[in-house]
Amino acid sequence: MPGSEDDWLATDNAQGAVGSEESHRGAFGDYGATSNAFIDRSFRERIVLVGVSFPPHDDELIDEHLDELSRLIDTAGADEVGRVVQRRQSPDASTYVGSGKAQEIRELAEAFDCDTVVFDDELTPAQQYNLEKILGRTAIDRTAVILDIFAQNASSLEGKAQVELAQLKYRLPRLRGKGRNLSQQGSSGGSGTRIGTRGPGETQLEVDRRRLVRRIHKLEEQLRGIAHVRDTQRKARRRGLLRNVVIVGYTNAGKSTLLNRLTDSGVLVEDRLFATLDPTTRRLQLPGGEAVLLTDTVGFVRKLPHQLVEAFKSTLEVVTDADLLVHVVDGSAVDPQAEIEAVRDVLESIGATSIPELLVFNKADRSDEPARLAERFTEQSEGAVAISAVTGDGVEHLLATIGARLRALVTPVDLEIPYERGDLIAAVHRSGEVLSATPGERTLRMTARLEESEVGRFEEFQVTA
Ligand SMILES: Nc1nc2c(ncn2[C@@H]2O[C@H](COP(=O)(O)OP(=O)(O)OP(=O)(O)O)[C@@H](O)[C@H]2O)c(=O)[nH]1
Ligand SMILES: [Mg+2]
Repeated sequence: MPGSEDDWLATDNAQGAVGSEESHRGAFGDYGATSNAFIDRSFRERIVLVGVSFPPHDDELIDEHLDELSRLIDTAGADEVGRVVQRRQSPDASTYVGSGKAQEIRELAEAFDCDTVVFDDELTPAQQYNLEKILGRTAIDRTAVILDIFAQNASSLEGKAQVELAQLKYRLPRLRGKGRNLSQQGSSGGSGTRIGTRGPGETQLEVDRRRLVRRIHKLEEQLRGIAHVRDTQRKARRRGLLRNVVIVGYTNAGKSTLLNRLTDSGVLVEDRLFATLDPTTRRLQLPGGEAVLLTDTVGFVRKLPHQLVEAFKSTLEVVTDADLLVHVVDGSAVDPQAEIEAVRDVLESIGATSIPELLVFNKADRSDEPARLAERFTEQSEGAVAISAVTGDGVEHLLATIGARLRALVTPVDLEIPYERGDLIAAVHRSGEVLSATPGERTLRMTARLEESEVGRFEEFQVTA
């Protein structure tokens, strides 16, 4: 593995957090301290949320999104003290909400003594810069909040590197967004510049950018190294011929709880968002006797930052490599359908849409809704299951369904095996699933599902149906 641990943990704190104005307590932007985080956790920041509704206006939806943003902020270690919703035809190019509204938000922020204003959609670097000027405090977006939570929760070297990479990619264009401001500061020589790093005539902005780009390249290289190790391990597993069943789903749906319930893994389960960042794989024995590999993965969310999806590419390869996706849905959530769609959007963006998916509506102990949803989806598609990962209700049925779905993935072959090859007939029974067996004069005609790796063994007896 490339790099020492120290190497991994060393972060250039000067990135992005370049301002030294101490007029407010927020952690990011011109008003920020020198931390790498977007939200300061040395105290609980007071935050005003801003949502903008575009046509067709759906107030309930905006509220739902802001409720979720509020949970994200709470998970990141801050408190919502107020929220603003605005209707617009389209975003304002320079301030997102329009400068009049921004002025109102400033007054509200002052009334609430708020540290930071968080916007529910991604702001362009220019919008962010302009808003901070008008608001007189840190302005960040949902993406920054999610990046912050990931940064807090990352524990493995790979997870930390992936999150840092995503953060830097988010910061890079934002450095440029504040360019003029920065180059003026350049000659003052402050904010974290290492002695001797600035060439003649180079502005502070150029130095910062160069360091950031260098760090991005280094992280990418380190991640490639880890991905290579992971790839080798995966190939070894493939040789073990075990099928890969991968648990995916919205954050907090109960994915880790399910893995623990099925395999006694002791994976961290928490009522907070993005508790899991690193995949955990365990062997699972299905009731039919076959063993599979079951993997728990990072949760998805609406508007998951593309920087994160890119940075987690190698972690997410476990998803694109799956034989079956077990898509866990919190059936007791306000809008499970929207969460399913958000997950499917991410699956699409990583190229995993062709992998068979089994919908599992979880938290059936909380309400009847998961059972109702499972029924409704079963009518529409290939079947869905309702479970409670906490009580274990429905889990047996889930396992049987996983087994059946995996078997259905293998196309049956037709074989004619002479009776004197009783050893082979027994082998078909042992290593596959016999769908039918019809005695002929000298041969036994069988239709069976065989593991791909086994098909070759019986090739000379294969017939076309
Ligand atoms: N009532 C109830 N709560 C559940 C059930 N399954 C999970 N939970 C709770 O839901 C919360 C999230 O569970 P996790 O297993 O951590 O969810 P996750 O999908 O792994 O979440 P992330 O890793 O954060 O994406 C925890 O508080 C669990 O106790 C269930 O069947 N019933
Ligand atoms: Mg989890």
